[in-house]
Amino acid sequence: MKISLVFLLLFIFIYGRPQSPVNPLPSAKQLAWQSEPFYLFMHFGPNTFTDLEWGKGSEKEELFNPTALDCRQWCRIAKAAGATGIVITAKHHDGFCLWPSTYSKHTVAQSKWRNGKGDVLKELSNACREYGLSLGVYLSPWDRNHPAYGTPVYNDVFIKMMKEVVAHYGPFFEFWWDGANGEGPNGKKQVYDWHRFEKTIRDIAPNTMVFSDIGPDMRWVGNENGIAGFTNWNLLDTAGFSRGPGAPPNDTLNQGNIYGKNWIPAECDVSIRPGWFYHIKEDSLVKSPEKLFDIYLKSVGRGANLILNVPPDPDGLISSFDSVALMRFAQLRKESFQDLLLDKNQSVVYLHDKNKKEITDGKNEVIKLAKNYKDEFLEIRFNKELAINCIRLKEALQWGQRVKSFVIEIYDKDSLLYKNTYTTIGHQRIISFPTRNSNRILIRILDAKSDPVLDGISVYRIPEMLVEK
Ligand code: FUL
Repeated sequence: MKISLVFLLLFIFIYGRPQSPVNPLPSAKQLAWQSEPFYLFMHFGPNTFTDLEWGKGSEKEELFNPTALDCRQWCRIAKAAGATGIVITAKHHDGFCLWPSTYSKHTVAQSKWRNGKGDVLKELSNACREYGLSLGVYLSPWDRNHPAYGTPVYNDVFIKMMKEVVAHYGPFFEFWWDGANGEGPNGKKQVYDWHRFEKTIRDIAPNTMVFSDIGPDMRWVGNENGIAGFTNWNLLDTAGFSRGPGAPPNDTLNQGNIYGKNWIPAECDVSIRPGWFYHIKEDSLVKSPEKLFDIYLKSVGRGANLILNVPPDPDGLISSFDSVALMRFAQLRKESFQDLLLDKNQSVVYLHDKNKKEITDGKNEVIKLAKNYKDEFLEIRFNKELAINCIRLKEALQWGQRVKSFVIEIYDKDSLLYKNTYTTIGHQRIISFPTRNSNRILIRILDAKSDPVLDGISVYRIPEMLVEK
């Protein structure tokens, strides 16, 4: 026997059968980004002071004057909310730059704020570092102020701005390109040089995840309500599509393409308020903690990332209406996601192979099913009946997204109390159902692209009012 064969057999004996990947696969950068699926968005700029959502670009710079601005307060709140980063509108469609850009005359440097010496990006990048948060920027290509907008020169300006923010405030975990493309001050629309934009960002920030409607690294989810498709593939076909009006239909962005050629996972963007920017009249309309939890189930719980917008107010602070809702939302997640399987005296997970033999105790570990997975099933047994209403499954995405559908059956002894069929799993799938007293759960993969590889199972009892409707 050849020595390499001996090693292979030894490897299989120790680590189990190696799984063959199902393409396309995520990059290491995408896997890392998907493993921290909740962070904040902050829309901040002249609109915060004018009560607009889309500034005209003609606003006077002196309007921008957040006298009590404190990025450490933003970070404290983000951290306490369980978010892992903040993405800020460094430049929104009105063109105002939250940093003193060399390439614009419509920036914090021309404002009254701190006598033109303030720099929001600098302050935020320092605060993020202090609090262990990742920083991302939104840089709108649409610019309603820049005199060069609508001419080829503006593409150079945009590239210079990208380089400037990366050099001074990077590295960024995420870079946001909005798809909006309207008229500039001279009434002309810009023809964006996406090819150069993409090449530039790849050269200067290869580890940054780049967002746009169609990627390259993650995609828009097709709505601004924070809701991913019930079926959600991390795959997307982009050939023949472009950003903005030329993007794939919203329901394609929402669900992905089952056999898509590229790994481009979805990011769900939603605001804690009706608008993206702060408006005092919306203080009473901040989403409730329960609503935020529901959004979490429909985004993160469907395998997508959630970017939740929490806009600072004209003082430069996050208002207590928003922070109170965020704290309670964090508490609801903490209370809810207490894994009942972690108590080894209470439960055991079995993988029944084709002989229906109990072969493994598989809690929170990689569970490889066989090619003939249809003959296998997972069983969770509780020593005594437990009230349960929520299950989380994860797929080990480094082998590709495989599962097309699965069924969950909840039993008490031999009586079937609940049964439902679901589609994709992806990074994670959180399902919830009316509470049942159960001593046994069966999970069967009904259809998959190849032998499924799960990355842990959790079972929870969440407050009844939080069960997904
Ligand atoms: C949209 C923008 O037009 C909104 O103002 C907001 O920034 C949202 C996140 O993206 O395309």
